[in-house]
Amino acid sequence: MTDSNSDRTAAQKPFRRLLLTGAAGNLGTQLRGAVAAWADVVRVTDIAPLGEVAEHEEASIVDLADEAAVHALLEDVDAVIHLGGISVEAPFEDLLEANIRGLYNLYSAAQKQGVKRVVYASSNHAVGFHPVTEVVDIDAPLRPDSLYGVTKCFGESLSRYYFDRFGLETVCLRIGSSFEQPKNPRMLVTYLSFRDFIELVRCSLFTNRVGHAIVYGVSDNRTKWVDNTKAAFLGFRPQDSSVQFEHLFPVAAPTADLDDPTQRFQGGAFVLAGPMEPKR
Ligand code: NAI
Ligand code: 15L
Repeated sequence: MTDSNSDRTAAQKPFRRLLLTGAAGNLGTQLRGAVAAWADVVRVTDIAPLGEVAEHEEASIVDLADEAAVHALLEDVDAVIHLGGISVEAPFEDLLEANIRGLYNLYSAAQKQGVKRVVYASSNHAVGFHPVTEVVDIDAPLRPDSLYGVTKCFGESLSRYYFDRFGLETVCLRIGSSFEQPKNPRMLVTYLSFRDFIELVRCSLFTNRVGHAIVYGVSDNRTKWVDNTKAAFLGFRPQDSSVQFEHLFPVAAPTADLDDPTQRFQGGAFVLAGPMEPKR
């Protein structure tokens, strides 16, 4: 629990009000149920329709690029789980609005409103140009594999600045592939189950004094390209593994074709995806 909430009584939920961005998306939908136990009020937001709104939820349709709307969104918020934004490679102009301007709006408003902590959905694509023959830890050099990955590096740097300058804490989650199940052989390595994702967010929200932290979001898969040893203080212990899905990709050769960039680098197909032309 963050310091600002440590005076809440045992009968109360740990947070008064949490903000969940990207609440209509793949991971936001998964988190909405779990977050209910963590806060009296969960402010859910997205640019897309949010579906049925529960009693403990406040729903708000907001474009993250809209500065005034984002500042209003952050009012009376204790902590933020930031999943909103473009989640794949896209034309630069689109990424600029959602992932760069949107993120700046969020941090600027969070700082102004005295928010104590943000859990930020970064991505494995911040380091996707590391080869699959390497195991990267949280101090590995940034090697974005796409403009999308570059926006995640921006998010990691912006959050670092807001911690060093203002003490606003962030845990950057370098999420692997969090879906119902892996969609290709690469995702057997990068798979993060929904249950492990929720636990990772819980650890990131409730561990005391995280400062500015980075952690990889992967389940306990048989093969790993990432090493969370230096993030052990977060207490994240994945319960699941992609082993149960290995039968889906029986031809997944143990040796990658290193002449194929999509197999040679950890980011897979993202390494060839961009830059993309704007849609006319
Ligand atoms: P998603 O694409 O399903 O959800 C993102 C949500 O953000 C969508 O509901 C979308 O409407 C919303 N959004 C997009 N632009 C917006 C804007 N300008 N203003 C407000 N909302 C906007 O993605 P998913 O899978 O739920 O991922 C959540 C976050 O985690 C994303 O930031 C993604 O980059 C990150 N991530 C996800 C991974 C995964 O495997 N699911 C892997 C690595 C990172
Ligand atoms: C991501 O960052 C994306 O948001 C998600 O859609 C997947 O493509 C994932 O990475 C991945 O690397 O599999």
